[in-house]
Amino acid sequence: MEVLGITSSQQAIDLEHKYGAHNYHPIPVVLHKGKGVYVWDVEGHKYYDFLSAYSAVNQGHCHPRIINALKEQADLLTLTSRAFHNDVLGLYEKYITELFGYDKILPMNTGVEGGETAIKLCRKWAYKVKGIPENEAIILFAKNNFWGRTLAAVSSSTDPSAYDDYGPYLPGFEIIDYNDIPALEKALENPNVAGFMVEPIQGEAGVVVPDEGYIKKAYDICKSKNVLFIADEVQTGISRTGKLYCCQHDNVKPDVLILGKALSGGVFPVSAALADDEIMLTIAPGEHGSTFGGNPLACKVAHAALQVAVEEKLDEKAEYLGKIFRSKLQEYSENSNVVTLVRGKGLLNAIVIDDTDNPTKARDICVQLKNNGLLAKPTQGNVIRFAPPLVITEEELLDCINIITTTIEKFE
Ligand code: IF1
Repeated sequence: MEVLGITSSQQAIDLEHKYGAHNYHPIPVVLHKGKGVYVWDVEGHKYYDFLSAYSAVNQGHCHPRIINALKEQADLLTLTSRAFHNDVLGLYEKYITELFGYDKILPMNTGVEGGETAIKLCRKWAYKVKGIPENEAIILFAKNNFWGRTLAAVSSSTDPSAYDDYGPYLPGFEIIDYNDIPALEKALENPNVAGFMVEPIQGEAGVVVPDEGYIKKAYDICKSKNVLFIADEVQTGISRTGKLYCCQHDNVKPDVLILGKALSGGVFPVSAALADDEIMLTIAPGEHGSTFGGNPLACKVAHAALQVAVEEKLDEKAEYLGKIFRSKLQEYSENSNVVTLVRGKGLLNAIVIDDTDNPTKARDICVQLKNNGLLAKPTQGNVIRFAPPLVITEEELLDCINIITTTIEKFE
């Protein structure tokens, strides 16, 4: 039976409920169109998007330059597999490695594949360069990390909802407290530690910003112990925190840099692991890859998405507008019984809600924000993340701050 178009939000929700896995519990809104900072639902209601698909739409929904790149390449050549060369990959690889300052890129598709690639590079480097005994390499992760949903990712997770009933788990991973230099120093007493993979700001943990200088100290300690510092910038990368990538706030160039999400502007699954030759060339032909990794369509889209971020100075915008956002929300929190904390960097921010009187308060606030024209989603129960596309104007941001504060006032 041909399924006609969707004519109501409820119809779409019902179809998803009946025919789709129940692995999500979305805010009840059904989106039909996106442009810049705005999205529209099936009934035509307009919203500010303050999630940006978890920082994948930094360049704004359907950015014309990125969409045109997609359309042009789609009519030419979409996929060759890596069994053959194509005339797009090398130009993209040159552009992105020069932009980020690395010898080479290993192109993948989803953020978690970028993380898996980084871990495989780290293990190869451990055995072939550092000389750790075979199958003894240890990789450190921070408590409350989130880098995806594969079995390796959940094997490093400290969140039961991420790993419960998915065992047995991948060995060779150890957990240390985030933002804790002595914990890292102690873990690095083990000569078999090959790498430390960490988010410079923990996204899913609730936009947890470490102490000033933590990333630099962690990097320096890793270097002193010949351990790879691996930065997961899938969510914090591509101008989101006010720099091209977040470790730049600490003047740190990670040994392996993982990118995803906004690498394509939210138009196509594109991820990458960047590293210099000593690490990157430990993987020889046939030892890693992916059908779609580095496909011409993805490369054209990512090339355009990076040019947009650079040419529209999205890092400077995020830095400037983020300061306005945090100071206005901080001002509000000083007289609030609901907002207990405001934190973030650039346009990756969050508020912590006092939900002692109502455990669903953060979600209730997000439902009211939706009714008032702004889409956001709670994380960790009582944290609301605010991450609009970086193309938002100051006027639009002030309008959103007004929506947020007037909505929360109703919960005071
Ligand atoms: C979902 C969370 C965010 C990430 C970091 C790697 C990945 C992610 C720092 C993997 C992905 C996504 C996954 C998505 C929702 C979203 C998310 F809520 F799940 F935790 F952003 F915080 N590193 N994060 O944040 O990238 O494989 O997904 O492309 O699973 O619903 P991916």
